[in-house]
Amino acid sequence: MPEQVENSEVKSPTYDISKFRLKRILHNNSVRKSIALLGTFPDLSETDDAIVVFEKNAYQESDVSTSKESAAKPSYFSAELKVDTEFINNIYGSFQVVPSPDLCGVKSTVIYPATDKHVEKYSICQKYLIRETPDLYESTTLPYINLSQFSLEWVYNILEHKKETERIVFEDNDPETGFILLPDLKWDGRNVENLYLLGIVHKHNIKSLRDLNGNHLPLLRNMRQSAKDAISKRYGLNPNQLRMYFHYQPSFYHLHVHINPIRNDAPGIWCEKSHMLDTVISNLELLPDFYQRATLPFVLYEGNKLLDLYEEKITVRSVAAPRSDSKEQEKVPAVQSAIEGFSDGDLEERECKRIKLATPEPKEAEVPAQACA
Ligand code: M7G
Repeated sequence: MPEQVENSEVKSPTYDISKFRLKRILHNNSVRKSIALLGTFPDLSETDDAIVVFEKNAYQESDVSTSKESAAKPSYFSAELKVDTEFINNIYGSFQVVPSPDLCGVKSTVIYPATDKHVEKYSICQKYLIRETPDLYESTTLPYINLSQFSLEWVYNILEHKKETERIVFEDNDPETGFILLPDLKWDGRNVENLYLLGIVHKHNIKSLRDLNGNHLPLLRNMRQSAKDAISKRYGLNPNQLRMYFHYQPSFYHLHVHINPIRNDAPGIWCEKSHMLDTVISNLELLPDFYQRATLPFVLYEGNKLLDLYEEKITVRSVAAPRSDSKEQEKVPAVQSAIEGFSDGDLEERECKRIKLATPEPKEAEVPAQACA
């Protein structure tokens, strides 16, 4: 457990969420029941952008309890339930119900002031898969990361016990193998069903998976074991029901592991973004410089400047016509992939399918040899 430190948590924000003025909707995800909004807090500034993300909370089993023992807790099935009948047809009934205000909480995240990079991150747009060779990492991704990345201030605040101190679930303060385990910003903190924790390493200068080598195995093994033990102790979760993984590319370039229960489809668990901690450890056990030698795929969003830098080196947006020996086929011009706007989160899955279909193997001549490996 963390040592007692002075609590410097700021409980009241400088802004009043109710005074938010909407400029535009960045993303409306009907599957996740979340919406990301761009706007301002005019009371504070007409020009500084703010992002507000609302996400409806998952149900807790106690929310639907009808037992007398849990009568003290709010439940849907109480006199406070307002029921609006839509229709009743034979044995089927359809209603809109409004439960007690205690059950209507909405998890809200505010980023203020938000940068263009935050706006880009929360906007829904076309995505592309990049196969990043070690050469492409050195020549294109790394210089971009060094110049343009989100501030790590919030990470250092946690590691230095300046913020979120009360939220720390476990800490090992060894400078080489230690880490802090605490709830991710995305977790509503109410429901273990959708538990989402982060393990942030104390060691600096491990930007991402790419920097990991065999020397980091003690750190990774310690995170795996100690986080599982701490979660089992605090939340009663079976360690074999936990998903522990890294994102590549991450948004924040200070190594951290994401942890959530495998039965919950947490945001960002897609195969094109996640690398299981177990697999990473195994790869490094087999080959200590695996991540310096591997081609690592990752996703880039339309609007990200790194995408333009990649476009200068390899073909990303425009896709070549299918290869064929026939002369007739060779004349077919490259087709421009459609860039469409999306307003509905349902489309995320469809969009992934479209990317798979719209991104055939690039011609060998168009990419460095290793890029197609
Ligand atoms: P990532 O893989 O770098 O980026 O993960 P992405 O998953 O957002 O693409 C960073 C993780 O840190 C995310 O899961 C965020 O929700 C979480 N996070 C971000 N911020 C700014 C904070 C914060 O201030 N506190 C906590 N506890 N988590 C944060």
